[in-house]
Amino acid sequence: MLNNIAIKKIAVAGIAAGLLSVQAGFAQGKRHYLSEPLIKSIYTADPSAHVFNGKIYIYPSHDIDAGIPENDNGDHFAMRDYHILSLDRIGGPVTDHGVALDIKDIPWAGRQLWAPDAAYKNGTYYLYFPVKDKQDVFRIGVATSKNPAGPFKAEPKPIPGSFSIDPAVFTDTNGKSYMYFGGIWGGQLQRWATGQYQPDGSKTDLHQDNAPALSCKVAMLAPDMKHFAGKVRDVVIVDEKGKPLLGKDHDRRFFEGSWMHKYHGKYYFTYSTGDTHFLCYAIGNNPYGPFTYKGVFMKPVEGWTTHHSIVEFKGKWYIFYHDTQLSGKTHLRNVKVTELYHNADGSIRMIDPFKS
Ligand code: FUB
Repeated sequence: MLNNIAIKKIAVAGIAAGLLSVQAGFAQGKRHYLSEPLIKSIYTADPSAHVFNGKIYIYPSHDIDAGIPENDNGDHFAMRDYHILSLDRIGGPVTDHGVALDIKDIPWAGRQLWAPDAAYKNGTYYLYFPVKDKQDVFRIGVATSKNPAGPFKAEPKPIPGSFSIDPAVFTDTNGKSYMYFGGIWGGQLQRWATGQYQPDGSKTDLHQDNAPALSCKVAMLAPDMKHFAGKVRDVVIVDEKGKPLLGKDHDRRFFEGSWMHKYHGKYYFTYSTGDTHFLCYAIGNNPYGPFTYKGVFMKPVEGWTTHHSIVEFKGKWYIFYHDTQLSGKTHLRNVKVTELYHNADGSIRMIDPFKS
């Protein structure tokens, strides 16, 4: 997410360039969206998809235009509630289950409900969400329900030891669950670089070109799914020589929007590179990594942010993602889905969000 004027200029230029190229493409009759918005009645983003009870449930952000001008901290992403979507089959009708959790019902919340995720264990569904607390520090909360579509009831306090944004919960085949989380720049991850919160610390990851890039975080969840069971660890992404990616490596380093899926016994850590707008993947042998960088698997979508989830459904793999097709505005996004393919060698086939 954007965080300072310089970055905003880059972002605006990027958005402008992206939109211009899309428009130019349309003008020449060459470019078309690969897939259509899943729902048009509300704006939705950051889709975390799961299969529960034989259906697909999508846990997205609910984008609104709160009338807040775009500024250094991403204040215009001022979401106030969550709506959960479901569908019985890919291509079938999408149900909007209405408000599942409202910010007014989260006792510790200040503002900005960003990208959520969900998990299931022993008859209970867990909704994990990042929101700024009353001191304007992003924390991660949890809410529970007996129904995958909610409504959810929030715990009175954030998950102890949690910080930053974009929780993604992965449950391994042995039943153990892990939360991946973090996002740099507006997601505040850089403020925790020392292990303590530094409100006046570096505003971005810039100017640390030759240091290892800031890492996404991972923690095992306790059996109650409401606490971290172990320490918070770095999700280290290494290059083909085993060296951690560097801060200057904006085309490959982690920015936000992580996800984990397991395929043929390997752990695929996928994420957004933020300011360079790629979705990349890195493969490891266990949920903690390290993960070896393997490449880009999705080219930039229309809009500044790019955020996804990957899920297997009825023998096929799908990626849920968003763009700004409906509004043309950075903060009013729409979720989409398309099929994702693993090649025979374990690599992921490149996805172009536009087709020629
Ligand atoms: O929706 C708000 C933020 O935008 C998310 O937390 C990021 O991943 C980006 O998509």
